[in-house]
Order: sequence, then C-alpha cells, then structure tokens
Amino acid sequence: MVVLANQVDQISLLGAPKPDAYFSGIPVINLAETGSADAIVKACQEFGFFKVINHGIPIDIMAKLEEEAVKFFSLPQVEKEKSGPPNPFGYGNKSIGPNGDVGWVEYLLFAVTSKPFSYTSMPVLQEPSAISFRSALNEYISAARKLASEVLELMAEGLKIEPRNVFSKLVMDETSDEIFRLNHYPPCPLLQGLNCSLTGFGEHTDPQIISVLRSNDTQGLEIALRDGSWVSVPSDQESFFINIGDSLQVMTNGRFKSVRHRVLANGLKSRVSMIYFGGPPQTQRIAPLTQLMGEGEQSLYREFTWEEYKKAAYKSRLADYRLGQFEK
Ligand code: GA4
Repeated sequence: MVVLANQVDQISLLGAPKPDAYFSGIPVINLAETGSADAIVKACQEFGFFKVINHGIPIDIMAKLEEEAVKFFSLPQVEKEKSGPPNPFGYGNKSIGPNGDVGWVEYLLFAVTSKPFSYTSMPVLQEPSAISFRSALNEYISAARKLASEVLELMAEGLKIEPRNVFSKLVMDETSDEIFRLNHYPPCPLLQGLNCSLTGFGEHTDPQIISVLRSNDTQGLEIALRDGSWVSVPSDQESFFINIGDSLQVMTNGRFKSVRHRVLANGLKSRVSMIYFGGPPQTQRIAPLTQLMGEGEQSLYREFTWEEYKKAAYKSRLADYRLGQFEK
C-alpha cells in the first residue's frame, strides 16, 4: 500500500465499484429509426447522457485514430513531453487543468480552431512522419462534429423548437470553440488484488454544449444519476456516447441535465477515449431560449457569454459546480 501511495501521489483512491453498479439503463438511441428525436429529449432530461447506434460513421475512422493514439502514447516519455505541458492545449500527464487536479491519465488536448485544424504547439504532430496521425484526426473530428450537429438537430426537433439548427449552428460556425481530447488511462497493476479503484479522471461536468465520446472496449466511465449515485457505463467501441454540457443545460433552462461523470482506472487494461467537445463562438450569449420558456417562467441563470463561462471554468477545480455562480 505504501508503494501504491508513492506511485500515484495524490490521486484519490475510490471504493471498488459494486458489482450491481453495472448499469443496463443507459438510453440507446438508434439514429436509423424514426422517433429518435423524442427518445433523445427523454434521455437528455433524465440522464443528460445516452448512447448512439446506427450513427453511420465507419468503424474504420475510429479504429485508425485509436491506432495512432496508441502509437503516440507508446512513445518514450521525453518525446511525448515535447508536446507539453498543456497550456491549455498539448500533452498532459496526470495533471488536469491549471488548478491542481490530478488523475491516472495522460492525454492530448487540441483546439479545433481552423477547419481542418492546425497543430501549432504540438511538435510531434508537425513531424513529416505524423501525416497519418493528422489525417486520422481530421477525418475523425469532422465525423464527430457532423454527428454532434445531427444529434443537436434532433434535440431541437424533439423539443419542437425552430429553426431546426438553433443548437447545431452554434457548434458548426466557423468561429465555434471546439476542443478535441485523446485520453490514455494506462493499466495500474498495483491495484490488482486491492479492493479499491483509482481515479483516472475525476468527477466533473463538461462546460460546452455537447460532448461526443468514443472509447475502446475497456470499462471505466461512470455517470451520476439524478439521485447522486454512480453507475458504470458498459463500454461499446462501435458506438458513441453523448453528454449534455453546462451550456445546453442553461439554454434549455435546466430541462436538459449536464451530466456529472468520471473515469476509473483499470488494473489490467488500457483505456483509450476520444472526445469531441462542441462549444459556441466566444461572443455567444448563453441564455434560455425564449421559445422554451413557459408562461411566467423565469430564467434560472443570469446572462453570460461563452467567453465569460470559459474564463470562470479555467479558474475552477474539476469537481466544482461551475454553474452555481451563474444561478439567479
Ligand atoms: C472538462 C471538459 C474538457 O475535458 C475540458 C476540461 C478542461 C481541461 O482539461 O483543461 C478543464 C475542465 C474541462 C473543466 C474545468 C477546468 C478546465 C480542466 C479544469 C480543471 C477540456 C474542458 O473544456 O473543461
């Protein structure tokens, strides 16, 4: 145990997940089926989280990027560190964000600023040999952004608001603030035989509008249900998982829930995840849509721009309830 404490420093150990915490209730949305708009709205209200199947994105696009990510994370530590530390973009190891959060994870964070995006500040991606990594990234990010947009349009349809692109236009704009993240949770063999698990990525909500996650077939992701209990999300490498972010919670005046989630490290297997975060342009005002407000309904939040929210987020700790300071 002493050895474990030395190895993982201040990363928090959690109680082992209970066997019955494996949750079979994650809503599954079949995009090939009619009626998915209503099912999406229901999932956003109940969980702020759902799985998407029949999404039309070839498995090959995910597999190619996973292969490139594994190649990158297998490089010697000194090589990887040439693309770090993240400020906020670049390679990071154990340290998450600027305020002292840590987890059993290493990652690459990209700003999706120009489309197709550039890799300034990532030396490893500027090497000529990185052609296949760059092309896998571009291909994957375009597909994930398109999926985010389709899902956001179904949300508008399900909420019966117009135009249909009222949400999707916010992430599809030339100036949209999008982020992409590749995470690698290395196995932690020291955990074997111990009745506890290690925090890979601590609990938090995503500040943006929508997040699109895909992982390999290693378990680890957990979401908090409305009663605050944690459940483990069965992994599915062929599907995507969608999270509602804080900004969409505000735009729906609390109807859609920004889901709290976390990742636990695994004793035996590596987990690789890839997440697209769709955020609006910096100057975008984030407020409940008038069309959604019932008669006499008041906004739960004071007005703010995405730029203000982001600034506040980067001053916070990962687990903080960031919307708190914007509530009325
Ligand atoms: C959570 C969602 C995304 O991963 C992220 C994270 C960001 C970071 O890792 O740099 C933050 C975190 C996230 C919210 C609060 C701040 C910023 C770490 C942190 C402590 C890229 C994002 O946009 O916000």
